Amino acid sequence: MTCCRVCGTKIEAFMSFGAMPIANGFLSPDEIGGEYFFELAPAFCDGCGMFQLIDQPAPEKMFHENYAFYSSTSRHMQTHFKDFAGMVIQRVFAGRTDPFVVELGSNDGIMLRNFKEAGYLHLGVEPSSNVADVAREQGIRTISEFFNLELAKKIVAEHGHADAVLSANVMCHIPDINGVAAGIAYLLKKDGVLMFEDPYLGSMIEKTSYDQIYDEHVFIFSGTSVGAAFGRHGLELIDLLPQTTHGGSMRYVLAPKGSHPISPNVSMILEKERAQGLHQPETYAAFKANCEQSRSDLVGLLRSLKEQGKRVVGYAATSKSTTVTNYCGIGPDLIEYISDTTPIKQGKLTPGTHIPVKPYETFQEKMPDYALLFAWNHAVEIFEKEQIFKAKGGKWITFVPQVGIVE
Ligand code: JHZ
Ligand code: SAH
Ligand code: ZN
Repeated sequence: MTCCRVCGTKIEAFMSFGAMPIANGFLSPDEIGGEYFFELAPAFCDGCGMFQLIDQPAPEKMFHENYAFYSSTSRHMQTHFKDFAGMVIQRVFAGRTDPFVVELGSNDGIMLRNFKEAGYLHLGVEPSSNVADVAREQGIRTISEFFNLELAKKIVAEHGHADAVLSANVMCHIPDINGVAAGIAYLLKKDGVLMFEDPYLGSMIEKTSYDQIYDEHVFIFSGTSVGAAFGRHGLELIDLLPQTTHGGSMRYVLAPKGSHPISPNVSMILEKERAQGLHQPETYAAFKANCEQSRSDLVGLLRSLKEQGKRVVGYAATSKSTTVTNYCGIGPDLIEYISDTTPIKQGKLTPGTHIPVKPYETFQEKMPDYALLFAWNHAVEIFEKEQIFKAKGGKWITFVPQVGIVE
């Protein structure tokens, strides 16, 4: 029997995406045969509303000294985190002396860089030491450890309590959410603020963006489930701020109960979630059917292009693409290569499906007829950058919210 990671209620998978490798487990040809697989199967908890994976590989299998995702690869995300930091400085730091900010999963320093440059006391907690090194080289104070209650106690002993605890695309990665919430409640000052953002369940259901489901994302949050999970540890939602990043995210603002006024956004969004049916099993049955439709549409399109002798490549070897290629059974027979700007991924093969990952220059030199946009969440930035591809007659394929050729 599997139990909800938050409240202990019995949970069961409503579908399975099958055997999956580590989403960022890019491998070299001599590593074929030694890949780790687990069953990627999501469930919804009726007790507390938390959407979660039945099984997740151990954190150390995903986050280590060779972690393949470097946050600063997107220009747009750099601007986004500059704005996020600006909001914290304005909304939380105003009127405080020497405010102290802690960021969980600070990666290469994409957000903390802004606090460092403005001269604020800061600390990054980043277990993947290769990406943490990039931040440290820029003078951003970072420790390479997994955040939990024990580490929170160490941080407080050394640096004192925090005015703000932040994270982006990290909270939904940590399986022991009760340990993390207890750690944050301990770390924060009595009037401190917790702000974090992650891909939003409401957007994933609306767009059938099932590729948000992969090993790292052990949870897909909603306002309802976050309110319940952190409420167990004395923290309450004081604001909910929808974001357009990563295909639809939510920024959750929480604080010790009773310490801050509550924005009307909170009840408004919680009501919207009920109206969308995020608490109902039928919603997940429909999502499953939509995933199956998306898979057959995408495979059908790629096969027909192949039959017409067209050259199709993938654009951006994202974590999300591991779910798409493995669930749909898309290998080098249908996609010649995937181009990606991250050096650590180049020259490797995609996890499970073994499509070669090539440097971005390969895409520029040998432009294909069609490019399957795996980084659909960065479409605005990428379309702007790739005007030559379009001008040469190249076409984009997308699969969110529907499979099709972008006109
Ligand atoms: P991108 C990762 O997801 C993993 P991924 C993680 N679990 C998460 O939640 C989010 O990030 C935050 C390439 N690229 O951002 C670079 C280009 O090649 O959608 C990267 O390899 N050209 C923490 O991996 C990849 O895309 C470009 O122009 O799904 C990043 O993909 C751009 C913009 C990106 O995240
Ligand atoms: N905030 C960045 C990075 C997201 S990548 C952004 O939005 O782009 C997710 C990061 O969380 C990884 O770098 C990973 O090493 C880190 N992480 C995973 N588990 C963690 C934990 N328990 N505590 C702190 N960071 C963690
Ligand atoms: Zn639960």
